[in-house]
Amino acid sequence: MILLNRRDAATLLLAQLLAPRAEAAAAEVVIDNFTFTPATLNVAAGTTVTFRNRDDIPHSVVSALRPPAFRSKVMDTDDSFAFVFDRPGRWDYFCGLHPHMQGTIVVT
Ligand SMILES: [Cu+2]
Repeated sequence: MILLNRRDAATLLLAQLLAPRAEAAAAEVVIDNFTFTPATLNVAAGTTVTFRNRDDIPHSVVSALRPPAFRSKVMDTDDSFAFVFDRPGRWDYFCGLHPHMQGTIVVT
């Protein structure tokens, strides 16, 4: 039998309250046919966004900020890149191989 003192119990309760919100914050951008879908994705701060290449040619994801806030490696088919958007704002990005491919993550 495990006995918890009052502080351990309070910590456990806090962890239970905080954990579900952290786990729920995930979203995906699919890359196919030279297009990011959705082109604009709205998420809450703290969301992990996964960019997944479903195209049959390589692509990448590069933040439009200088210096870039995030930058993936070149992703082959079915490769993915994940980034946690923890700051509110508008995060424009493009494909490093095909700069006309553009998308935006709006974090609130
Ligand atoms: Cu590309």
